[in-house]
Amino acid sequence: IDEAGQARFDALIEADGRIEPRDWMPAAYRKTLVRQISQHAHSEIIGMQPEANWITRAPSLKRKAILMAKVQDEAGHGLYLYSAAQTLGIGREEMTDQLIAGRARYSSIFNYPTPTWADMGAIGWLVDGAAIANQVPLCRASYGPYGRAMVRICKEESFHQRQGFEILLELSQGTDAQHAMAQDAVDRWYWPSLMMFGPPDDESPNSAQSMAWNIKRFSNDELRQRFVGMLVPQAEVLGLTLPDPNLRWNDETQAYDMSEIDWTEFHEVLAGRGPCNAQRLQHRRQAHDDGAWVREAAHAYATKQAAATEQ
Ligand code: FAQ
Repeated sequence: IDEAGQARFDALIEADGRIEPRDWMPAAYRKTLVRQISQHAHSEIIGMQPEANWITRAPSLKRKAILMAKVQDEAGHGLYLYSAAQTLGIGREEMTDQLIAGRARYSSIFNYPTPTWADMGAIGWLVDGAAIANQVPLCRASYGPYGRAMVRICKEESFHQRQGFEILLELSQGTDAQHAMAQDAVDRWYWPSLMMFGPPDDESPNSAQSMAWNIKRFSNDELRQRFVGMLVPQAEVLGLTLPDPNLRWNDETQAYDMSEIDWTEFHEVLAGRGPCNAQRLQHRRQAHDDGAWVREAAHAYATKQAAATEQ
């Protein structure tokens, strides 16, 4: 153990400072960051699929252009995050191999299907909304490259959340059938979006250490509560109902009372048995295989360039 390095690291964390790639850091800190950042990157990449499902069927040219831009943003987020993880010493290929072999985690939320156009609204409003609630505090994460990547990502997520809200608002104020489609999408995405924040605090093995290292700033349950508090007034504006009959403000606890989350469903999805897990991985593998020629060409070009500069 590098005692001087450890002392400097401890002092930086204590002063709420930033750890940079060349600084000494404890192996467990590095490992936790690789775990969280790589699963976050994989989420962005797998997260392109549910919405990509509607690009060819968007109801207007304008909606199609917006949706394409949003899905491309998610690819960009994945790339910043893979780059941030690479500064910790793990290679892009290794992370990709872990993902396509089914050995890596990515967010549970992307294992649900998108059967209707209203799902594009519900994903933007609820999924991007949850992502913002979770990620704004990560802008202050102690690891520099991760925190800095989060700043730009959060700005883009805010636009995504607004566009989702606007899709739902238009549907909600449309015909009865459109209103019903918006409500159905909210009914299906509400609970899975609450699960995005992770297991309850007393079953979250990583939280305490991640908070001590200033990676996480709030616990899973704190962020979940904050998110529900954001949703309630917005649902009123939308004219849509959040599907929890027990949801109400509790003056005594100064928090929302809510029904118990179905943690069995969460664990099933994490174990690979969600509605779309197999399909998502299969699609990712296929895309990876189809892109092999691009990697080969890039490699051949890089080899040629290297040979040329050596001469
Ligand atoms: N899904 O001890 P904790 C987006 C795992 S947003 C799957 O509480 P931690 C934007 C967890 O990894 C989505 N696994 O863990 C977008 C751990 O397992 P491990 C991505 C989950 O790390 C929008 C175990 O359970 N956002 O992509 C989930 O302290 C629209 C125990 O949990 C992020 O990744 C889950 N929901 O807290 C894109 C944010 N929850 O690793 C496209 C960054 C927990 O020990 C379209 N990540 N697990 O094997 C985080 O903030 C944290 O990692 C948490 C989990 C809060 C997710």
